[in-house]
Amino acid sequence: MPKLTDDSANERIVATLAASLVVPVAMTHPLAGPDGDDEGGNDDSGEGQVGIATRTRAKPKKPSQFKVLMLNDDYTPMEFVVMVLKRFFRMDMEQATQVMLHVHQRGVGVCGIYPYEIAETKVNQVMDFARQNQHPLQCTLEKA
Ligand code: TYC
Repeated sequence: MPKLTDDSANERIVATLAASLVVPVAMTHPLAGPDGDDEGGNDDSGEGQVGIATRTRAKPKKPSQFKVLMLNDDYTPMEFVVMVLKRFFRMDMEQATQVMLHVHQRGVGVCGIYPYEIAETKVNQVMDFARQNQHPLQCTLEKA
């Protein structure tokens, strides 16, 4: 069983989550009244200060979600698409067959919905695997 996310993908996910916790003061100004905020003492005067002022976001934004879409084509074997759906999207035989047939008949279908970094990793894994096997299978992202 292959690992679904490698260590560098996990590091990028952690970096993204950490970044979302710190926001420039200017962006949050409506909430940043004199100590009505979450960490206090950030008075916006900037006297003698250099750099970007930041404070901790009171309510961390949950990472936005992305659909991973599979596209139909005339050449990729149905069995290969089923294998991809089982391998990278953890579907069982029945679910993978259903999704593959949906894509075959309708042109596009949803493989799963994930935070951006994970969705992007899955698209890359599918595209690499298809290329290695010389199939034109295409996979893409769409904001959920
Ligand atoms: N249309 C392909 C065929 O007839 C099967 C297929 C299904 C290809 C889904 C891609 O995403 C796909 N062999």
